[in-house]
Amino acid sequence: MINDVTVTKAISERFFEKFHSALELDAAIVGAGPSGLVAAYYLAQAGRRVAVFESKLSIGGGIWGGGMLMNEIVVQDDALEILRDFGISYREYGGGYYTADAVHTASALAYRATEAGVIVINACRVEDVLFREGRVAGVVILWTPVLTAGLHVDPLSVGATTVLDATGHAAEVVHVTVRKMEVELNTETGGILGERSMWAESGEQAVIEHTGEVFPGLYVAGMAAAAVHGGHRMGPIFGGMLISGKKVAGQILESLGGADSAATADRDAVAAAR
Ligand code: 48F
Repeated sequence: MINDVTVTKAISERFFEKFHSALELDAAIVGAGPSGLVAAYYLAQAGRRVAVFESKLSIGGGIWGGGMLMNEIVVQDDALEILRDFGISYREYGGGYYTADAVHTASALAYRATEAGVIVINACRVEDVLFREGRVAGVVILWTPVLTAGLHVDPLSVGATTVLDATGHAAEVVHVTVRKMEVELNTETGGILGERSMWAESGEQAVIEHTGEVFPGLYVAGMAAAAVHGGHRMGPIFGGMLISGKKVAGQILESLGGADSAATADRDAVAAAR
């Protein structure tokens, strides 16, 4: 016998358990594209408390559609180690290029990240940051449908030692921080340089090079790094996104003082008990 009210209780209780454990974070990741999911995975693997806030219902960002809706992606050889960490199957194309099925890639990133302990709150838009004592100290969130319906509803706040803008081309978190707090960024001009036209070779290098902290507590990875620092776009080649996600996880971990070994041991014990 199925009791409809029990279903409601189960969902709401379990959701709020998850939500409460996403309110005080080591890292708040904004955007569940490839760079955000990869960063979240490596941080969770190191025992850090990390949640990803994604404005869409689906996670995976720009992976699903491959190039112009042809659902394959290209990855260069220097990112293969990350594909292997996630158990993603790929095929050699030749000349240092590899291809992977876009649906398989997006699914594997989501699966491994959540398995590692990443909390994903989807259909939830980050619309502002918490700002304390000269640093970004968290994010301000609101359900996406509330925003699309134009309802006058106040948002809620999440505290985080570090915030990662992995919102892709829009670099939304950096934009709102600059607009509201008039901060100077760690960029060539101190401002947002804006993304430049397609040039994969240059764009891929720039994304990796510019991954990092742009303001105390605020990091950029993936296309957001290119958009903030004036890098070129690169289309459906994803090695740079993956490497950028792993790089920023290392930087954030270093700023947090390394892996949380107690939490890692807890997680391993839970995994062993499964
Ligand atoms: O765009 P996206 O996939 O970001 P990425 O990790 O990867 C870029 C590539 O997909 C592709 C490319 C590769 O060569 O150029 O574009 O840099 O994912 C960004 C995610 O952030 C979400 C958005 O819905 C998408 O899933 N997002 C954007 N703004 C917000 C947000 C916001 N304010 N709050 C929450 N999520």
